[in-house]
Amino acid sequence: MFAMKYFISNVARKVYINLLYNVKTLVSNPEWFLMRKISRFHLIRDFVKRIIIQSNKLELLEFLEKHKSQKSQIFLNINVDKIIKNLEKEGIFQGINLPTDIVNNILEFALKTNCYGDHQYKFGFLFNEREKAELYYKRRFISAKYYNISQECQSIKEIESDPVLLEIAARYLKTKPLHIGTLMWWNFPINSEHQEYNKISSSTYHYDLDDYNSIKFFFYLTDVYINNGPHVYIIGSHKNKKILHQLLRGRISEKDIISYYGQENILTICGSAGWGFVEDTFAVHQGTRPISQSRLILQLNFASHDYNMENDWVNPIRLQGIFFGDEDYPQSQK
Ligand SMILES: O=C(O)CCC(=O)C(=O)O
Ligand SMILES: [Fe+2]
Repeated sequence: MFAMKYFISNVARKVYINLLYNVKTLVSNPEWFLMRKISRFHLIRDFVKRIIIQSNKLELLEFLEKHKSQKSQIFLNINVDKIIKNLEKEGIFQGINLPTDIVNNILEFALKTNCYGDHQYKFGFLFNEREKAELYYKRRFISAKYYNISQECQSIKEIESDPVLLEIAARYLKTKPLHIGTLMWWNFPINSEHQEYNKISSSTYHYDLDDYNSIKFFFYLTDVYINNGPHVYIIGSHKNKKILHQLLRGRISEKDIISYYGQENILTICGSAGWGFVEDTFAVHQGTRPISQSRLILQLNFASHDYNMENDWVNPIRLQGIFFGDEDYPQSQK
């Protein structure tokens, strides 16, 4: 009886929270709310996409013309035609790598800048002080995110406006690409039974709804092998999903993925620091859990429309952190 009551009150609580969230987003960003509800259906998505592409033809031509003469300082010897072909067929292309000096610059920035545990503004700490920070905050962190990174790191800013990335985005989206956000975060190795894990990490199969037409570039900033949380991508799922998965977007089980797409279409992406790939994240994908070492990853997000929901800008006043320095006496930071 008690268990039944507990179950019902738990379900009621979840429904209530969900409803509240829906009302809040409907009021604050109705366009985004609608897109999230309908862009999951391939038929609707393709239809809206076609309209967007048609009405942006001139803008795209102007954009490509303007960028034709610009040369990338970062990505050399990149065959954009091949990338677009692969993106269209499989939804992904690997091997757009960052040079070592850029990786080192970003790593240096990441190590001297606060990251925020479990994406909460009040849990700032330096990566190298994670263990002390966990004792101080009395909790274990699964991941930690950086904020305002392109304002603070010149190398990241340069990647955001790189002509090769912009050309890939423009030609895949078939519209003028809008840079809608850059994110950088750590995934820490942790016991997989940790209950909070799935809430905060993307560590179960899912697909993203950032726009009707969007694309993401990912760059590993630490070596990522099978035990360090590789990204996993389901080849071809950007064009084809089970009706049930379109309907109940939710989280998709591995068993379902294997039986629907086949083991041969599950792509596990391993690579050393700097390894880069671009993908249509409307396909099913996940970031797996690191088992041995932490993973640092950078992500750039481009789309046809910016709903202002994907960026990492936060008023620095809201960010709070803890700093231990050489001593074990923590100092709060504002
Ligand atoms: O952590 C990862 O590799 C995946 C992240 C993800 O799902 C996303 O950025 O959309
Ligand atoms: Fe995702």
